[in-house]
Amino acid sequence: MNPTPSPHALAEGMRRGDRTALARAITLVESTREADQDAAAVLFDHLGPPAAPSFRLGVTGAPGVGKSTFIEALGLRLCQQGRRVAVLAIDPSSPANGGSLLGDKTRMDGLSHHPAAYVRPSPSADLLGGIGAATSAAVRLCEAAGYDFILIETVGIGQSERHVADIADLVLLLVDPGGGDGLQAVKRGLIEYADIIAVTKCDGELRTQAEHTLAEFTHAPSSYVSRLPGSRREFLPVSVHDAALLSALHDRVTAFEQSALHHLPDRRRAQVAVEFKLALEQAVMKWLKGHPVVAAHAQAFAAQWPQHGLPTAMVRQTMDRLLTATD
Ligand SMILES: Nc1nc2c(ncn2[C@@H]2O[C@H](COP(=O)(O)OP(=O)(O)OP(=O)(O)O)[C@@H](O)[C@H]2O)c(=O)[nH]1
Ligand SMILES: [Mg+2]
Repeated sequence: MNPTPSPHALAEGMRRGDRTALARAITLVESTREADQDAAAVLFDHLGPPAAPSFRLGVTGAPGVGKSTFIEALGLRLCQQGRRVAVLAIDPSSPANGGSLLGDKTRMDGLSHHPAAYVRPSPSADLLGGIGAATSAAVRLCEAAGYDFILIETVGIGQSERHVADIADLVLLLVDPGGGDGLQAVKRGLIEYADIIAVTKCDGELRTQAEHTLAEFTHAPSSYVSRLPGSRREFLPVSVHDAALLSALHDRVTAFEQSALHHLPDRRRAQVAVEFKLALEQAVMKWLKGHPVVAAHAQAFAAQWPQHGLPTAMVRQTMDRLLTATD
């Protein structure tokens, strides 16, 4: 690949609607190299505040529940309405092979080729759960490039729901018609982070099952309250093969977007505060993992075998050493 253009050239390219410039800018913010991070910081200076605000929808759910297929369907509808749609599909990197679990299965062919859309499968680097500071920065880059509706697809594992709720304006949790993963989600408290919960694949042979699962949710004893003031968490059926169901869900998203408009500045400030904390966590973890004192103490703890207590005392010593180290 050609060397990355200067931050100034990237900013110019992004303003012109050049997707390659946007892709390269996102690669810069995802890079952990210091030189790239510096270039990304200069890029943001060149970009300045966004010309128009974007709405950010997080779509989460278990693998295979239908997130990408739904995003493709909703994204195309949004494009038809004149929106410019960006999709960041966070692909949990497999630690075993350094590659991705999902590979090219993004299932967004129509949207990827649409002139008003941009689809970006992003590796989630080494953060379990997938959403990191880079995701939040990538969202801001898409906004700066003129995309006014940004979808973030993330697999519902680990901490991703919590983080996607931190960086999105609205979180849609998709649940399998079989209901198993939905009930798991309730148990694990994941549902707390969702504003709308939709049971997918409500069509054909799966329709009855999907309706049954939806009823279970709707009649669940606790009253789920959405984080948007004055609105309740909603439960809906959806199918990409059913225009009426798709329309109904699309309408709910639009209604949420309208009602969220006047909270947007506060939310944006909270979102960049989260981005800062995530970046700090990543930097601190990187520093700790590479620190010789940490490695030495971990080895010393392991060497106590077979007489192991809790690592707490050793960790305290490690912290003391790190905090008093003068070099
Ligand atoms: N019948 C039916 N099948 C669907 C629907 N939506 C998705 N599917 C199918 O479900 C399977 C998984 O869809 P994906 O969109 O790739 O699911 P995903 O949640 O993005 O999966 P990962 O990205 O792997 O986590 C595919 O075979 C889709 O064709 C739907 O509304 N109805
Ligand atoms: Mg997918």
